Amino acid sequence: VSRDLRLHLFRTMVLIRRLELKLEELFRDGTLTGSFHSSIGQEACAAGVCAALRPDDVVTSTHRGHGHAVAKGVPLEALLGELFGRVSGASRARGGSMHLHHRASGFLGENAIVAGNMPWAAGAAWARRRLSSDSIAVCFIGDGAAGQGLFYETLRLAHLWKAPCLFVCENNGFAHSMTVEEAFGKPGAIADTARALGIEAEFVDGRDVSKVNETSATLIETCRDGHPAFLECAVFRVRPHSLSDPDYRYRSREAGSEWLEENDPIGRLRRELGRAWTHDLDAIEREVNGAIDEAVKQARSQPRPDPGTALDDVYADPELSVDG
Ligand SMILES: Cc1ncc(C[n+]2csc(CCOP(=O)(O)OP(=O)(O)O)c2C)c(N)n1
Repeated sequence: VSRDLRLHLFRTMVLIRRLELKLEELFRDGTLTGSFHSSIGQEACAAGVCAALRPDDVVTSTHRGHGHAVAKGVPLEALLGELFGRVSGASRARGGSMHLHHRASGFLGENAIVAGNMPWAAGAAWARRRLSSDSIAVCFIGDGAAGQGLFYETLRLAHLWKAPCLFVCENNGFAHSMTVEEAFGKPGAIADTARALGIEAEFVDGRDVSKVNETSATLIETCRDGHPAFLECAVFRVRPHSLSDPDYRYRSREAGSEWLEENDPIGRLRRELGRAWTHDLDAIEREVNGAIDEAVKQARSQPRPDPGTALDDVYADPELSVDG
């Protein structure tokens, strides 16, 4: 892994972490309303996979998708504008936290229906194949998606129709309060299921950003050769399911913070790189903090959309091409 790639992986993870921390602050003080699903602890998965993609590849995501959006290159201004409900938002204030879309970055969007983004991604991948493009689609899902009928239908059809789609399952231990062990068994069991459906599948330690990057790069080659592939990443849901989730009812109050203290993917990369990198990594952290503060300021300064435009952009323009 080159020096530039390591710095890029570090920066993406720090950007996701700092963004999620800033959002927590803004929701807690009432500046932002509604709820959000934090991806703290899962940064290595978004960063590692997206760093192996090309700009013309596309990504779909879930209700827990800020990290995927940032890693695919959605500008902070568009993301924060959306959360602040401003005209500068990625979905022009129609989407919010769970419905970010940014076609210019190849971010086809989040979907709050568990597994609902799977046919989106497989369809986008299949369209690419039909148009003889070697770009691919990536579909981020949680472990809960494997409990949905869509999971099996989509994987089977993607296999039969050779859709160049990489499905990335972030196994964070829980589907809300249901533990993965109870629903599916040991980590790796979901990758086994995909394999049983005929799909090349790997299972990796989602705390190790270099490993995630390396493994996804190999699977992406499989996709570019015209097949679907599947990656299960073992991560952990550090925060409650959402801001309003009483998680102490089904796990200890300290479960998340204890895990983070011992397993933090950002801390792991820092330790792995060693003291010689400290200066560069500290500079990245400062730059990222500045970029987030600047984007928050910019979002606050933007106007809210005119209520009269509420129905604009509700229906897709049939003239859109797969890349447009
Ligand atoms: C089809 C459907 N069923 C139920 C829900 C309610 N729901 C929202 S998130 C969630 C848990 C999802 O767990 P997982 O897929 O593992 O993702 P995670 O939240 O752990 O990232 C549930 C049950 C939903 N949004 N969609």
